Amino acid sequence: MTYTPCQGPLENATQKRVLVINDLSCFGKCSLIVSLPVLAACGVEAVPLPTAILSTHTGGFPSPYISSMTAAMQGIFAHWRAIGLRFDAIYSGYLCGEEQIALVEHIFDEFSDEHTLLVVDPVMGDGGKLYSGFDAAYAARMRHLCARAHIITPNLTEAALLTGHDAHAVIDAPAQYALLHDLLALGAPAVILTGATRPDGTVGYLYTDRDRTEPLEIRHDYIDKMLHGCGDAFASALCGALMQGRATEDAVRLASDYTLACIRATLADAPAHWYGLKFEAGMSLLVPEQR
Ligand code: PXL
Repeated sequence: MTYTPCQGPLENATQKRVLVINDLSCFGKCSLIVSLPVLAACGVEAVPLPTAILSTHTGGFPSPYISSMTAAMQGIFAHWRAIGLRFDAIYSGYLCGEEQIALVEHIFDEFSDEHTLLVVDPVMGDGGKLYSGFDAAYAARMRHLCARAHIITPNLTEAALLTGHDAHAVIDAPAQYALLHDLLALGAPAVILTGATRPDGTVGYLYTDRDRTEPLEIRHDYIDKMLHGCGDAFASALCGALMQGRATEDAVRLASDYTLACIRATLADAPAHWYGLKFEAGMSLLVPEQR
């Protein structure tokens, strides 16, 4: 049998295809390790573009091994361009430096048209602090990428870094609504703020877009524990739910239900499972109904 490269068109007639630009933290339950199975559970074809390979995520383990994949990303991008690959959505998460932000912008230019959903999770910090390896210049550059997206999903810390708010001062509803307003002003037409804690002991998701008069709020009891992977689980489920054809509000509800189910399962296994989210636990919620 002779091998024929690229034997036919690259469309997938029965599934949506999502490009996930994120790191591969081999141990620690975050980023691509979460996104790929979550999107598969949603019935979506997920195509990874690894931004870095790490032994673990950077939150909680001493001196993780990290290898940036910028050169590999450029080579993969060039090959995909040559074979004419197309995506229904592009979702970006943890990037390694400003050069990679520029590369993601090129990828948006090359692989998207008016039908392609662009989701940017501006991963760079939590708990009021930048993750190691990120700085204020990166945060400033990330604003430009956010302006290109249709939906952005920052947590409170990232939202504050993007807008110049003080993360420790955005504690009540008026301050968080003002933050949402400033996030929308960055340019993406829809914004989902995650990890919005309140003095009443709750934490929530706040979703707004240019057409809403009031944000959608989904709140639950605050969990006093840093769980890595929650943002990745939420953003991945959101992309999957949108690719299932759900309206954004419905997708936000499903993604938050899913993430919360995983958080509860993780806490049920505390303190043993401290290093990341049990993202497998809520997955049945995402699977389209079987006929
Ligand atoms: O889940 C966010 C995240 C993603 N990727 C890496 C991280 C973190 C959070 O610490 O370190 C490598």
